[in-house]
Amino acid sequence: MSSVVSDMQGARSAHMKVKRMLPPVVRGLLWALIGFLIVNTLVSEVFDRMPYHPYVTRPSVTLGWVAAVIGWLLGVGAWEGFMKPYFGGTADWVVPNDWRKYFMYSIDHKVIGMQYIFSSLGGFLIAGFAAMLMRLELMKDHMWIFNNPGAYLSTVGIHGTVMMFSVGTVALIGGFGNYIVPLMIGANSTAYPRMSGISQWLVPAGIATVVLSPILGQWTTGWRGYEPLAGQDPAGIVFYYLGVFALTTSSLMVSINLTATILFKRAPGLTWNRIPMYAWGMLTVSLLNLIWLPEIQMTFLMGLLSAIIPLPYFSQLGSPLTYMEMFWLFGHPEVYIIVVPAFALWQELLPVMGQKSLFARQWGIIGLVFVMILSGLVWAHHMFTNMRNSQMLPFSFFTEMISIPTGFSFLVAIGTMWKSNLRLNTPTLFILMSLFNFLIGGVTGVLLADPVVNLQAHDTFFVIAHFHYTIIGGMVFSWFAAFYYWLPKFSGRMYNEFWGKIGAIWVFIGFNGVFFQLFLLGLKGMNRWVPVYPSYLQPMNFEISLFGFLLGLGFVFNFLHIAWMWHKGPVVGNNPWHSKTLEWQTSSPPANTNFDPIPQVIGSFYDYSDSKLAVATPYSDKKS
Ligand code: HEM
Ligand SMILES: [Cu+2]
Repeated sequence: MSSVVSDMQGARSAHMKVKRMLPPVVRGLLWALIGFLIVNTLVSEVFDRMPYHPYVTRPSVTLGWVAAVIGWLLGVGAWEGFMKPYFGGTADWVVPNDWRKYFMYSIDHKVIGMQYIFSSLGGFLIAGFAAMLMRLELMKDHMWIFNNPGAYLSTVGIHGTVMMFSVGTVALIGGFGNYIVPLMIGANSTAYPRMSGISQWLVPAGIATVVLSPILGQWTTGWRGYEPLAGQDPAGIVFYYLGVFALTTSSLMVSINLTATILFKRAPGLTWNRIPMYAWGMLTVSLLNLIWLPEIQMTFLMGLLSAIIPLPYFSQLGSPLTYMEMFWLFGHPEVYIIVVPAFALWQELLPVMGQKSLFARQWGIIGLVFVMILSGLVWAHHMFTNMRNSQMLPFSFFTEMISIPTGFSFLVAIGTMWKSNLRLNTPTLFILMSLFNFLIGGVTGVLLADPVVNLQAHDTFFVIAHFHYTIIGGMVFSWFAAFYYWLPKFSGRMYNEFWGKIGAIWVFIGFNGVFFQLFLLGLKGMNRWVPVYPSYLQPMNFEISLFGFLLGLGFVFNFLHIAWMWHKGPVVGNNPWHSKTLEWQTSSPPANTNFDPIPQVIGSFYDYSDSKLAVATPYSDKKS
C-alpha cells in the first residue's frame, strides 16, 4: 500500500514518467488488441488450422478474448501496479491527483468506487438505450425498426444482461460500497486495495464484450443464456458467456474485498451491534455473491465449453432442464443480490432524514440474513411450467415464506418513519417511492408464486412488469436516493432541491406509466420475446412506449442534474444531513487519508435521542 504514492508530491516528482506513457486506458486498448490478434491468429491459423475456415472461430475468439482482457488489465495499470512488484520489481505506478486518476488503475477505494459508479452508469445508459430501441419496435405490431426477429432478441438479451450484471449486481456494491463502506466503518482503505483496483476494469471489458456480441452472430436466449437453445444459436452466445464471466468475476472480487474489509478493518469500538446498516447490507450481499456467483460461473463455463469444443453438457448428457435448474439456482438469489442493498439504504437514510433512532434494528438485520438463507430455496418458481404438479408445493411455499423477512425491512423502515420529523427532501422522496414500488413488485411476486396464477401469467408482460417493479422500482430508485444523499460527500456540494424533486416525480410518473400498464398488457395476452404481436394490443403498446421514452429522459435528466451540481452546486459543510455515521465525520470530499487519527466509536450511529456524537475523535478541520 505505502509503496504506491498517490499524493500530490509523488505525482509531481514522477510526472515526467506519466507524461511519456500513453494514457493507460489507450494503452490498455492497444494491448488488448495486440493480445487478441496474436492469440486468435495462433489458434485459428497455426494450431487449429482447417481448410476454408474463417479467421475467427469459436475457440480462437475465446482464447483471443482471454488474451485481450489480460492485455487490457495490464495496460490500464495492473502491469506496473501489480505484476511488476509481484515479480520483485518496484511499484513505480503513479496516480496523478486530477481527473486522470479515474482513467487508470488505482488503489484508493474512493477512486475505485467512483470508477465503478461510472462503469455501471455507462452500462445503465447503454442498456437503457437498448430498452428504448425495444420500446420503439413494440410501438407497432409488426417488425419495423429491426429487420429480423433475431436482431430484436439480441437487443433484449443485451439489455437484460448488461442491466443485471453491470448495474443491478454492481452499482451499489462496487460503486457506493467501495466508496462509502471504509469511510463508514472508520477505515482508511479496503482490505485488498490492489485486487479491487483491478476488478473494476473487468466491468467495462464485460460490458463491451456483451455489447459486441452481435458481431459474432445473433443470439436468442435473453439474459439467461439458456441451453440447449443456446447451442443452436450462432456464435454471439460465446460473447454472452465471456462477458457475463468477466462481470461476475468483478462482483466476486468486490465481495471478497468488502467482506474482509467489514470483518477486519473496523475502527476500535465499532462492535458487531454497531455496524452501520449499509455496511450490514453490503456484508449480506457479499455473502450472497460468494455463495452464488461461483455456481453460475461454472454454469456459464459449461455453456461456453458446450459452445466452443463442443462438450454436450446440456444436450445429450444432462436433461434439457439441467441448465435451467442451474441458472435459477443462482437466478433467484440474484434478485436479492440486487435488492438487499436497497433495503439497507432505506434503513440507512430514514433515521438520518427523520433524525430518529432506527426502529427494531435487530429485526432489520435478521430480515437481511433470512432473506439470504431462504434465497437459495425457491429457484423452481421460475419453472412451474416445466415440472410435475407434485414438485410445485415446496417451491411455492418457500417463495411465499420469503415475503416474511422481506416484510421486516418494510417494518423497520415504516417504524423508523413513524412519528419522526421526516425531512421530505429528494433522497427521502426516492426512498418513499422505492418502498411504494417495491411493495407492488413484492405483492405481484406473491401472486406469481402461486402456480395457478403463474401458469397463466408465465412469459407474459405481467412478469416483465413484476420484475421491473422490484429492480427499477426497488433498486434503481434507491440508487438515485444514494446519489443524492452522498453527493455532498463526493463533492462537498449540494444538489438543487427543486430540480431534485422534479427529477424524482418525473421518473416516478414515467416508471409507473410504463410498468403498471405492463401488468394489464400481460393479462391481456402480450407475450415476452416477441417483436410481432396481435393487433388488438397495439394501442396500449404504443402508449406504453411513449411513457418509456419519458422515463428514459427522466433518468438522463437526473444524471445531468447530479453532474451539474457536482461542479456548480452550492458548497455545504462536511455534514449537511446532521448524520451520526462515520462517513460524515470527516471532510467532504474526504482527503486522501480518510481519517487521521482513526476514530474511536463510543456510541450508536442511529441514536438521535441526544446530540452527542457516536465517535470520540471526530474530524477536525485543522489538518487539511
Ligand atoms: C428505461 C427503463 C426500462 C425499460 C423501458 C425496460 C423495458 C424492457 C423490455 C421492453 C423488456 C423486454 C421484455 C421481453 O420481451 O421479454 C425488458 C426486459 C428486461 N429488462 Fe428492462 N427495461 C428498463 C430498465 C431495466 C432495468 C433498470 C433493469 C435491471 C437493472 C432491467 C432488466 C431487464 C431484464 C433482466 C429483462 C429480461 C431480458 C431477457 O428476457 O433476457 N430493465 N425490459
Ligand atoms: Cu425467483
